[in-house]
Amino acid sequence: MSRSGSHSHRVRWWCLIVAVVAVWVQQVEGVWPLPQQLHQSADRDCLSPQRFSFTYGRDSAAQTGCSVLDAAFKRYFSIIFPDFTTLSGLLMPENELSNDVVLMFVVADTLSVSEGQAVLRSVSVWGALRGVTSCLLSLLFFYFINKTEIVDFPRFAFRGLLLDTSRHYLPLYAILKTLDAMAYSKLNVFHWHIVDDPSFPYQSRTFPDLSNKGAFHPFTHIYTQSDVIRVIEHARMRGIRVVPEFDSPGHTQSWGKGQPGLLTPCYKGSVPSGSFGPVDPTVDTTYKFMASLLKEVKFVFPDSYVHLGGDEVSFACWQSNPNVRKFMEKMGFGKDFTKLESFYMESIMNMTAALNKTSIVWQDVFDYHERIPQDTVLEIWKGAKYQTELSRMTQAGHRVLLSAPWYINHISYGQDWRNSYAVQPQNFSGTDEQKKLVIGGEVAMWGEYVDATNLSPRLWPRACAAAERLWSNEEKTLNADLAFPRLKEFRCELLRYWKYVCNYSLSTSGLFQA
Ligand code: CP6
Repeated sequence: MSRSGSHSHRVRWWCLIVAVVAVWVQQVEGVWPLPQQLHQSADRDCLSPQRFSFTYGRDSAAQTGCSVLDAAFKRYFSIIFPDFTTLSGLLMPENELSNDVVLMFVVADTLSVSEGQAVLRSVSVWGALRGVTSCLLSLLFFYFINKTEIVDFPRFAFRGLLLDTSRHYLPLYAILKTLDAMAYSKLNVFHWHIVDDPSFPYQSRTFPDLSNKGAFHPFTHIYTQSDVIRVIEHARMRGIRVVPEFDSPGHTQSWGKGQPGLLTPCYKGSVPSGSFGPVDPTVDTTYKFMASLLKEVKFVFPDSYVHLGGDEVSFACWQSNPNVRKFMEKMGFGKDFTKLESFYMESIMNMTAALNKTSIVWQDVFDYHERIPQDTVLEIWKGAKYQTELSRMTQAGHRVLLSAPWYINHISYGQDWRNSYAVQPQNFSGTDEQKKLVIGGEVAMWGEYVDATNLSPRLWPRACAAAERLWSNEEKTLNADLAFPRLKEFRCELLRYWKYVCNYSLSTSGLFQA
């Protein structure tokens, strides 16, 4: 995931993009996010499904049998030529069919190009995968290809999207479709906020009662082990890592149903009120439970990151409980419940470290507790003064993720993508070393008012603004007005992949007006 490492790739080829009846060619139409360097010439070639194929370069380290690229070649071939028999007749005059266009994938350093070939050179399979994504998007309707050279790599290594599957259950297809769109916009981390207060849809092997009793429905509104495997594999094939979040000690109401004794009983005066608060941090059984759960999570989710939450813990219930007060006294925490929360978080961060995983936590954990294991990644979600927070966290030497300005479950009339686009994650006071500690950011789609019926239109193309901010060169993407036509075209491409008809493209490209 380093910038110079596995994600960087160089692309040099005969490549894509538009051009219909040499009247008017809009540059870099539909390429989103904008590549770091892009040079197009007027030389054009024409693609046909009979003459087009992907092959691995002779010198490529990756060859047939590389499951990720083999599958990507198949996927993208059918995206480019979904129905070539009808469209080729319409779009391709015979005399244009001159050269074979072969996409060669060379995962190596040497490079040789011959006419009629496109060459993609990448230091890694993942870079090659992003390269295929960049250069094939616009080909679906427009089989002409301009000679283009692209050099590309991401600005930030961590380009995430959070889905919340607790407030509303999201069926598997909604998640898989989201992963597809993430891949097209080069987002590479799916932050799965899988459980929360309202429901616990994750079907645990170790603690099946968590979903039996805590899901909205024990059979239909759950993610089984095989569902989870499908999500992880679908994501992996698209170069996306899956980071699960098991948020505690707050946001855990649903956990209590299947795990009696886990949550703190709240008191009214000297008697239990019958309601429950955050996880009870004063009893051993809590830590035994968390250790078993995290051990399972380690084996089910192969990614090196685990998100431990730690946000929005309400202290009222802890305060009402006499055992908790006694524990506070014993530990010397006085009346400072942030110390109790820190005590709990520290112990589960240590468990995570012992499992060889890197913890991500919400900013609250840092705000309450300056002594956090150095390799813990901190995620900023509070909108107010996030620049100050960036300064403080990086000053303390932590790696940071920025999510606060990208809460796109919030909507308003008009082009609110412009707000996301204007965000500059490294615009805060600090040294260059500090700025390097910003490893990326996340678009958040919280689920209070979002389910499978409105997920896609709320996410896309709005999430693309953050995707470009996290991928592309800062100076080349300052102007949202210049980006807008590209975004419109990219939206059309997403619609086409989802088998919608895109009116914008049909009416303005001139394709069907001749
Ligand atoms: N759920 C959890 C949420 C939020 C957070 N954590 C949240 C808070 C405020 C806004 C949006 C989302 N719904 N578990 C905060 C990280 Cl505006």
